Amino acid sequence: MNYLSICLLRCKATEKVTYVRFTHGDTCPWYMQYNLPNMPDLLSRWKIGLSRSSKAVFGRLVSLFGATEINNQTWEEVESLLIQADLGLETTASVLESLQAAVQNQGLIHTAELQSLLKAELRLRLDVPPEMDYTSRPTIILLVGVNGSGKTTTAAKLGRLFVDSGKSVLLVAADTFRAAAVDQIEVWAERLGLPIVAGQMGSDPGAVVYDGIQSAVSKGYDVVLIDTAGRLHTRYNLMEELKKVYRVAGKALTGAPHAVWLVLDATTGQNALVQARAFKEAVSVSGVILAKLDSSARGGMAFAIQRELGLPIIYAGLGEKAEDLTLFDPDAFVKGILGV
Ligand SMILES: Nc1nc2c(ncn2[C@@H]2O[C@H](COP(=O)(O)OP(=O)(O)O)[C@@H](O)[C@H]2O)c(=O)[nH]1
Ligand SMILES: [Mg+2]
Repeated sequence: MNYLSICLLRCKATEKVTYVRFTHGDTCPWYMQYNLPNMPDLLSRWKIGLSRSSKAVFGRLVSLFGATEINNQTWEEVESLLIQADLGLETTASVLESLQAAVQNQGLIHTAELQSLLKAELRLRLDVPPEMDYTSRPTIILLVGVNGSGKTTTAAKLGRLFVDSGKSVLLVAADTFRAAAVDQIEVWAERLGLPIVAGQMGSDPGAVVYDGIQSAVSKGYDVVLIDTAGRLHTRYNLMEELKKVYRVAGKALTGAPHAVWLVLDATTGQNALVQARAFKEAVSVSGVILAKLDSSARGGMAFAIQRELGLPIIYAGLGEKAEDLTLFDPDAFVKGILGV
């Protein structure tokens, strides 16, 4: 039984609980997010969020699986659709190989039989997000990524999730390049009632991070979310500065940052992989947050992220509102992109 199903069973069983605790001592962000959700609500949320992906390519795959017999053309079409869906060449080849082997071993003839096989093969290639260790108090989380990928919005959404699960959160606005960037996160902080440490525009982001962490240590916050300036992964100086921010966090608190989450814009498809490699090398990224899945027809990149980068996808952004961030749920994701 995975993380999600434990939570949902408990929520259904007990009408008005305020939160659900798991044996490992963490609270369940799903419950908080949906306010006593039930399974259909949650699945339809993923389905709606992923409707662009399902309509664009994956849906065409499903409609390909009709009553006809499997032949060479079927395989060509499946291959071309998987590539168009941004699964990446490696993942496409491995899915295709497994499907063909299963068809042969099980003696399948009709394309209709491919749908459930494909669903299972896709699901196999995605992991449930690993449990995050929040034992360090504060737990420092650094959000990195290119400009416009969704870092600031995600910082706010995460703040809301953590607070709802009973943790105290401090936001640190270390994007000091643009005044508008500090304003943006301050607006979120006010809206969500979250405390914030922000630097002046043009000030040293490292210094802001140092102050923020010190303040969180002295005030006893549970989680510090550090929003950083977007940078092109190809710009040497900016990447060096990000490394400095990373090192400064470690100086302010031994062991920090405890997590580095790369926020990727799901609409950028395979280009996001190139970015991810560069960030992974610079600041040992520990996981990915896939933002804007709702605006993307390229949900297939999730598979390439796992296979080619070996990074877990931890959260998914399914909209612009504070509540539109959910733990990555591979089952709901696969059903959502296939539109089934
Ligand atoms: N549809 C959608 N829009 C998002 C999502 N996350 C962020 N955005 C939008 O993407 C734009 C850039 O986000 P921002 O957080 O400022 O990116 P940053 O430059 O990385 O900090 C904003 O207009 C956000 O509202 C998401 O999950 N879905
Ligand atoms: Mg920003």
